[in-house]
Amino acid sequence: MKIKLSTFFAFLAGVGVSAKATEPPAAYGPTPTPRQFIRETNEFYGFLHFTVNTFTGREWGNGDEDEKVFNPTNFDADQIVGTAKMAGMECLILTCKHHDGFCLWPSAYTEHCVKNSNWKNGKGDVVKAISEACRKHGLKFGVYLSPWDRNNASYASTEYITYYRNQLRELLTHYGPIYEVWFDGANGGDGYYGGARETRHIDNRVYYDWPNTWAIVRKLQPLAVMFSDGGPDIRWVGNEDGIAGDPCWETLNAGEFGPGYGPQGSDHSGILNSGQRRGTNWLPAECDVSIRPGWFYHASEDNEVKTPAELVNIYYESVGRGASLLLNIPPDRNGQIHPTDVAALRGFRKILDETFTHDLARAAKITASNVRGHDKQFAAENVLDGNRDSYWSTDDADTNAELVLDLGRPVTFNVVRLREYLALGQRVDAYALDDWHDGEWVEFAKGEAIGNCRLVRGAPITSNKIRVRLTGRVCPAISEVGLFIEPSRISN
Ligand code: FUL
Repeated sequence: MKIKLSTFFAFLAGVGVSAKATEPPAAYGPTPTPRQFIRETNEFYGFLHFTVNTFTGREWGNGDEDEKVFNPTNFDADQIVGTAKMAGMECLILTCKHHDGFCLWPSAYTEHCVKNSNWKNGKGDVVKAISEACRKHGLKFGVYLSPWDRNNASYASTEYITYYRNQLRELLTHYGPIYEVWFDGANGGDGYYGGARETRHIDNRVYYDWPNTWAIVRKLQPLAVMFSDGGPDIRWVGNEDGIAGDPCWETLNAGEFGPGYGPQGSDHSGILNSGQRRGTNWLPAECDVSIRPGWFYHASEDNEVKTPAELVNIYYESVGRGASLLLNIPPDRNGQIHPTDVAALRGFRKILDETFTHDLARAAKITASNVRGHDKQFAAENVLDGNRDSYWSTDDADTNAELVLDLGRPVTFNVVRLREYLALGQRVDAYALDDWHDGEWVEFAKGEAIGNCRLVRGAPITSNKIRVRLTGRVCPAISEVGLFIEPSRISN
């Protein structure tokens, strides 16, 4: 077989075996750990708030509930997990124990749990059923174990910390791989406390001795991420509305935050909402919000389920600002997701699928102000290949970089999606977008921060070319530029 020498050299360059392979840019600032990386690319997941409150009508149970009230009439883990999957959720986090102390699994350490309920004659285990259904349907599974326990007699003493850790060990060893452990910041106050019925206060900065509790999670489930106001892996977004700040940086000075607390005298929630550019830790935000006004199912809220359009707005204000969305879908007294919630989730999924299935930028001819080392490995085309692992980058000096997408014909879009290649840190400080209009570039959007995902949603634009301008202290590493039409807004 004959091969032209020039073709041979082109081939060598293409597979990156030329003598002078270009080095990737050096990472900038903190970067995600492997467990954070897995989590970050799972953008949308679900919360299941389910316990005695579902049957008593409360939001915070006092801890003195009769265990027998927990009695779902037709519990169906497949219906719950299947609904989450239909909605596009990639993980489900279950309130294994909420503030009332009632455990959804037969804990060896308390009587306040399913083993004393009438459900399945005390032989049921909600944690087992949901974790197994998650595995069957291909979803990850996570656990919420409330630090505050209004049932336990020893709450506020050191004995309780042993109890809490024993329960954590049960959850981390009996139910397969765990991908997230959710540490709630709500703490202390009045409760049943084994019959004492009093108010108990703890100092949440020291009482729980978090470093030693977190070490248990690291040892037993090394891939699990831990959530709290200050991580250590995922941070609270500072509100329960599902809305990230704009910008919402992936980084924070995490050392000053822990479950339920932040720097003394600071605007704790505000800082969490926007993160801190050039913060010392990679600590992405998770936006928790309920599909209903409350976290637990109450029939009185059946008419207040968020609509598909409201859920989509939340998606743009959370995932679209680089955070993840943790949407609560509470099982009802049957032990299933209520039909109204199922319908809302179906409508939500339909809008997102109609929008994001077809990327109008894929066929574009793309040019860049600069390509790192003129090396194909960093080519502009990498932002159009649908692969999060490939990226376009420039030479180190080119920190004001531009991409031009020539669409070849007028194309109408109302959503732009940008993603950074996260393994090299959050590099871009600001972006601006222009469309080609009457022979000149016209800016139609600008902002700060891209991170995992930036969705720019606006009025429809029809143009045959768009330009992306980026600024930062270092060269960019961009893995995606996408253009989409959200059909329900096309007439806006
Ligand atoms: C809060 C709790 O007090 C709520 O009941 C709910 O579990 C929410 C997700 O976190 O801190």
